[in-house]
Amino acid sequence: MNQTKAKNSVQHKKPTVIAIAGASASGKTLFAQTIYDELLAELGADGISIIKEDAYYRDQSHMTMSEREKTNYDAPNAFEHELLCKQIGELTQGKNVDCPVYCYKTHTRIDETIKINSTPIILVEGILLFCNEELRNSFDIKMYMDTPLDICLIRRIQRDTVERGRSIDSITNQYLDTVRPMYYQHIEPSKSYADIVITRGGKNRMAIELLKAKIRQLTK
Ligand code: UZR
Ligand code: MG
Repeated sequence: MNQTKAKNSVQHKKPTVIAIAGASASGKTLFAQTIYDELLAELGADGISIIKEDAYYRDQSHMTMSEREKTNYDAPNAFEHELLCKQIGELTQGKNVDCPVYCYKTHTRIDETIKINSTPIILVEGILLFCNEELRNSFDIKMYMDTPLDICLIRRIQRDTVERGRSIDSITNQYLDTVRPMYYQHIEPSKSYADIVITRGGKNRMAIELLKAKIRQLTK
């Protein structure tokens, strides 16, 4: 079968939804983005897409900045999981969706959406994906990044000072107030729902190659 034919034939299959969960700064985004980037040439943009749970943080535009700063962003209720679940359902039915866009600086959604197309492979990554039963049931493959929490903290300090405009003080306060306790309360226990546990983080080459091989098999 030539490549064009192969691509056309997978269009008719129900998309496969692959979830990657784990602690903040455990390497979920890097893992998902690496799979995406390395398969893009083979599958094309109509073959694979990524959704980030972060994009579904609730809209808080009705709240003041100081109220927004008090939100617990590491608890399941911070996310509009109902919308994420609904949109994954639509994508698996072949419909395209308008995904919200969240701004970490203002702690709310911006006035724009991004179109996500229904593709044969849909990667979803986020901290609390396995905590909502309905959402959990919408995943065909569940992976969990089991990176030691001290490594996550170092990564979070490096990332949030550079990419999210945070001070060391605000990162350490957030870490002690919500990130660490919510990890033990919600994220770590959700590991038991995973089909596959990935050690070391987003650069685990064997885990990347194994998932790529599975995706190639699914899209053959
Ligand atoms: P990842 N987060 C913020 O710091 N500010 C927001 O407005 C929204 C979220 C953080 C959140 C969580 N927690 O740990 C992290 N806090 O973003 C999840 N405190 O994103 O999985 O990419 O680390
Ligand atoms: Mg991330």
